[in-house]
Amino acid sequence: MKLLWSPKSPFVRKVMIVVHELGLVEEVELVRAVAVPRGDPNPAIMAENPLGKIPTLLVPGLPPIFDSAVICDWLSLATPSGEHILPRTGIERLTQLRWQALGDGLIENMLLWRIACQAAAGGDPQVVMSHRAKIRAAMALLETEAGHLAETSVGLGQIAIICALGQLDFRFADSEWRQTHPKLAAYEGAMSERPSVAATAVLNDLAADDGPHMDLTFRKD
Ligand SMILES: N[C@@H](CCC(=O)N[C@@H](CS)C(=O)NCC(=O)O)C(=O)O
Repeated sequence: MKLLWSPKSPFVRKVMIVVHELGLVEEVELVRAVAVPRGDPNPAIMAENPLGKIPTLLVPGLPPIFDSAVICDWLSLATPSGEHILPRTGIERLTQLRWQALGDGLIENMLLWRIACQAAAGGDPQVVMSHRAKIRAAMALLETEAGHLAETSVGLGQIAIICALGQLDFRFADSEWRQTHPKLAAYEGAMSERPSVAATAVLNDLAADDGPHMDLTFRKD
């Protein structure tokens, strides 16, 4: 299998954590692909995925697989012991899919905020306000669910949330979210020691891509 990949994409990281958890590292060839949300899309990605996004997984005999949720679902189904990543039925499945939606949605808000800031200096204040409010609300919900996250066997949902928190640290290094979300911070600290999570830490390998500063603080108002 080949994965159109970048070391700093949170959605790629989600797939990579699943790859590690399922013991598939040796089966997946990583192909560096630079996804560009503005301007001409990368033709190498477009040749496989008309949405121009990574991750995209190429498996011989199958059409290109996207997006990250579908890739993770497929990997867990295709691996005999994969059910723990995404349970097949019941409330366990709903729990993981809901947390995945929360983690992915958080990441989407951060990415869209960044795109808005790149388009206009500082971004449209209304758009920035909307993203900031949604990120703060999602983080508040995660703080209330930190105990449930910790008690539940690690699956796709917690993996998506860890990727969202990693993105928060990567793009909003001065947000100080740990101070206002202590239960979530403790959970994140424990999860960060998991080998699959430690092995996939986000890496900015293209310094020119540092981008705009975005102000997200979690001070108690
Ligand atoms: N819903 C998609 C989102 C993937 C995504 O937005 N990837 C970013 C990189 S982190 C990308 O490829 N952006 C390029 C673009 O939006 O054109 C998934 O879960 O895979």
